[in-house]
Amino acid sequence: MSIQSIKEGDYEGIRGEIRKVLKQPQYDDGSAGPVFVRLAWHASGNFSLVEHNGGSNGAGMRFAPESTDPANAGLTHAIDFLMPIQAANPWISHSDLWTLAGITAIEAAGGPRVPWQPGRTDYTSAAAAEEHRGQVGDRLPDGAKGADHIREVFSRMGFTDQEIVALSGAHALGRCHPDRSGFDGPWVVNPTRFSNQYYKLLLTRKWVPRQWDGPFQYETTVAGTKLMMLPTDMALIEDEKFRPWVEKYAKDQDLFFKDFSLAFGKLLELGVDRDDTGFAKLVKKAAEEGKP
Ligand code: DDH
Repeated sequence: MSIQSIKEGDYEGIRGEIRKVLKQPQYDDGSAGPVFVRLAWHASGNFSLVEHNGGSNGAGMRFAPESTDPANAGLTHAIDFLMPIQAANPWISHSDLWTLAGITAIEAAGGPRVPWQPGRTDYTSAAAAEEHRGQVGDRLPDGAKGADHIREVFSRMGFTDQEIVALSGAHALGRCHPDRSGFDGPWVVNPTRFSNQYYKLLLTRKWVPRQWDGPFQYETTVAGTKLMMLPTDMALIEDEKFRPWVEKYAKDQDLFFKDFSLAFGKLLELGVDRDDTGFAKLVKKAAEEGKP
């Protein structure tokens, strides 16, 4: 696999380079795709509508405290897989590359094309990240919790119940790692294929608490493969407002793809304030902007 230098501004070319690094035979299920998707989501998911800080702009996860946040454990794998592309193409910001890698991975896994725009700017140092960004820690969801927690976390970003359920379908990809989150296993049988399997399995399988020393999680076995659900995943079928969306997406994969694409595209744009030229300046701490 040889990574090329792509002409500045040729993002389709960069997608081609990202596709080259997706295949990682020695890693997990043979693909870097799922961890790319999680990188794009965690880079964006600490946005706050009220404080107007956080989000993908800046690529703050290259610096502490975001880099050492236990919620981001394991995402260095994704950052490292993308490093050769950044090295050969220093014109692309890390923040653009990480978000583009997430959506390229989804499409390559058979999922929808997600709307995406370049223009994000990187912080140049930990001090710059701190100065512009303020406190954005402890904002990502905790898998051990329930529906109220999920709603609180995602309404902070500006998402509705429907969008929350659509975004959660990303758990068709990848797996939990005991050395990262403490949880263990994939949600679906083929965790490198983007589909609506997650919703189907939630509704049709008998999920039982796993008997083990690790954190509380659910399990079932499908065709000899042990699958898992987090308490937050189960909350989507237990909550009466979330559940109808799980049922809709389980029945209609096209609808899921359409809604997922819009919601994921919106996620990657949170806090990215572009000017007329498409360039996204770095957002100052809310306090400095004279927040009421
Ligand atoms: Fe997730 N997720 N996620 N997730 N997520 C984990 C893995 C992956 C929660 C917890 C976990 C989203 C929402 C939630 C992906 C995408 C998305 C892991 C396992 C935990 C724990 C980490 C590890 O051990 O490596 C919780 C809680 C929520 C919630 O909403 C309440 C969303 C919205 C997305 C998205 O992309 C839109 C992906 C992909 C993975 C698999 C990563 C991998 O390395 O494989």
